[in-house]
Parts: sequence; C-alpha cells; structure tokens
Amino acid sequence: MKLYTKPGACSTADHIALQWTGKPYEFEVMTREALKSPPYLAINAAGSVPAIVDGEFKLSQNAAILGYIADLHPDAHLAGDGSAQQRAEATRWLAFVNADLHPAFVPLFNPAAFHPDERQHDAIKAAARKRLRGLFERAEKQLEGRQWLAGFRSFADPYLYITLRWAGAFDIDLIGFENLAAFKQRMEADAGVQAVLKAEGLD
Ligand SMILES: N[C@@H](CCC(=O)N[C@@H](CS)C(=O)NCC(=O)O)C(=O)O
Repeated sequence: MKLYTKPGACSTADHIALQWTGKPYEFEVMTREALKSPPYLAINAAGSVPAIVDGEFKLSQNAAILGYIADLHPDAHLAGDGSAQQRAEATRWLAFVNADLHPAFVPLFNPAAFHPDERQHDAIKAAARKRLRGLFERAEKQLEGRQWLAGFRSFADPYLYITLRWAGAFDIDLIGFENLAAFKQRMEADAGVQAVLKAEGLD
C-alpha cells in the first residue's frame, strides 16, 4: 500500500495509523504542485491528501482510508477489539475530528474562501478560533479519565493529534485543557509517531 501525504497535514494521521500497524507500506510526500498534477488527479480528483493506492485500488477521504487500514490490520486494533460497539465508538470520534474539528480550521487556512475583502479576515479568523476552542473543549472533556478519545487507542487519536499541532500553529487558545496537553505529550512520546514525524521532516 502506498500513502500520499503532506508534512503535518491530515494525511499524517493516516501515516501514523499505518506505522502503528507494524506492517510494511510506502509513502510519498507531496508538494502543492504535485497534488494538482494529472497523474495524482487520476488517483484523487480532489487534488488533496490523503490518498492511498493498494494494487489496483485507489482510495481518498481520510475517514475511509483510516477505516480501510483498520480493517486490513485488525490486530492493530485501530477500530477497537472487533466488536460493533468499539468500532462505533472509534468511528464516532473519528467523525468528530474529520467532520467537526478539521473543517473548523478552514477559515484559518483560507479566509479568502469565506470573504474576498481582506479587512474581514481578522473577524473570520477570530470566529473560527472561538469555535475551535469550543470543539477542543469537547475533546478535553472526553479525555477526562481516559488516555485516548474512544477509551482505547484508535484511528481517531492520530487525527486529533494533528489538529492539536494545527491549534499550536494557529494560536488557538487551549489554556486550561490539561487532558489535551497530556494527550499531545503521550502521542509525542510514542516511537511510531516519532518515526512518522521524522519521515515527514517534522522532527
Ligand atoms: N475531506 C477530505 C479533506 C482532505 C483535506 O482537506 N486535505 C488537505 C490537507 S489536510 C489538502 O490536501 N489540501 C490541499 C492542499 O494542501 O493543497 C478528507 O477527509 O480526506
């Protein structure tokens, strides 16, 4: 299987998940230009990461890719112990990160997509920061008494970790969120996470 990723992007979560399987994989670090090249657009017409190619099979969309990795490697327990309830719990938190947290960053990544007038951008970013604090508060509460979002280590965790890195880069106020701070440290103490950060030039 080959993963297409960009350093520190949401695709780095898939990279960590692959690393946690302990099984061989390939990866390619993409540039912005390479994402828009015809060969890559034939893999993922959206021109974004992540995407994977596994033999003839091509797959995009983070949630689908993480589910595919988990299903191929059940021994890695990325979606729990095989029970429907643990899979649902892991998927619930993956959905929270992929569908709520991640899109809430888009006004910070690209405020021009929300208003053409640059004078509006500070207000757009301030609203996004406020919303993100509220979303991270939900994760903070969920992590009370738990080491991992779903209550066991799952594919939701590397994705939450990546959004915490973005929170640092975009000055999101996480003051007082001790559980999230401990979670980030836990991830960064993990040998697999460290190997992926190094491989993507982020160490
Ligand atoms: N809905 C997509 C979103 C993917 C996405 O937003 N990817 C970003 C990186 S996190 C991207 O590749 N953006 C294009 C770029 O950076 O040029 C998914 O869940 O996979």
